[in-house]
Amino acid sequence: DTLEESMEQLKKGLESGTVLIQFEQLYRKKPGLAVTCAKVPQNMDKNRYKDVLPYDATRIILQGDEDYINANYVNVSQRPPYSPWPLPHTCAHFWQVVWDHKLSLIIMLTTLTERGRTKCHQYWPDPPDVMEYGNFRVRCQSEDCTIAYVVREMVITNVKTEQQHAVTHLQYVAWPDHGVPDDSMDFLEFVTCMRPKRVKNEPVLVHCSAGIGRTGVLVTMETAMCLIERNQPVYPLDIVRKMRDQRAMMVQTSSQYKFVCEAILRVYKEGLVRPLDSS
Ligand code: PTR
Ligand code: PTR
Repeated sequence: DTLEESMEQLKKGLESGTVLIQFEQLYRKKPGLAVTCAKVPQNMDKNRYKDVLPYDATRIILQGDEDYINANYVNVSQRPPYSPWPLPHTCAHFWQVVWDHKLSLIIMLTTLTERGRTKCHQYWPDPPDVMEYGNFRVRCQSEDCTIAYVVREMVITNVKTEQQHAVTHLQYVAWPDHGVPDDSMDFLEFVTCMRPKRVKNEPVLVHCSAGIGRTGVLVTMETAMCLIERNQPVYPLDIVRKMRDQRAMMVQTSSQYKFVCEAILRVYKEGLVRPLDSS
């Protein structure tokens, strides 16, 4: 199929409702994949939600003695690689992931609290403060807010070696868990702001609260945009299946799936992302 044909199929499937039926029939966890590391006693309290655990096969292994974090490598398209690493529950472990992979972009899709409940611990200092998390000293140098998102520039220092590493932190603040963003245009603006900040071929750390619902939507959107640019057909359900083979339950609700399918069609129809010349 061509890109255009796949978009036509998606449009018809949304109108008839088959797109959502197929989504609801897809497995939430890939059968046969074990989650034993997540369940050993010393790791249980490192999981924010007992029902959201990482597969052993794709889990991120930290360098050092304590190697567990509730996060997975997720690579959906051949190029560029895309790796959401959600749920920083223990700050030092979170910064260890950033350090181990020398990441230059962190995407956060949750606020710290929602309806009075903690959704994520604040793992960075307010500017201009400096905070230490295990082996890492973190300085937040700047913080710029728009209505829907915040852009922060941070520098991490490894306290053992005094080596430094800079990272951009993008936080979307208009998206409650289990829901969809308030406005697809705000969301697309956020994704558009994020894309040029990605360093080619470098993984990106993406997290929300559980690291499945909102993270899944963002990765689906970004993957679809890459396919449109490459003039390749987009099948959102295939993207979700590939993600769920690497982290269970990615894209949590039917309304999130519907939202992202509609946003993909919008991007295509309005030419917000176009096929790049393949010269
Ligand atoms: N698990 C149920 C659902 O998915 O809708 C209900 C639920 C809703 C559970 C919100 C937890 C929720 O988050 P918190 O209790 O942390 O606000
Ligand atoms: N036990 C929680 C529930 O089912 O509600 C786990 C959970 C929490 C699942 C938040 C998804 C959540 O949303 P997100 O992945 O977007 O943070």
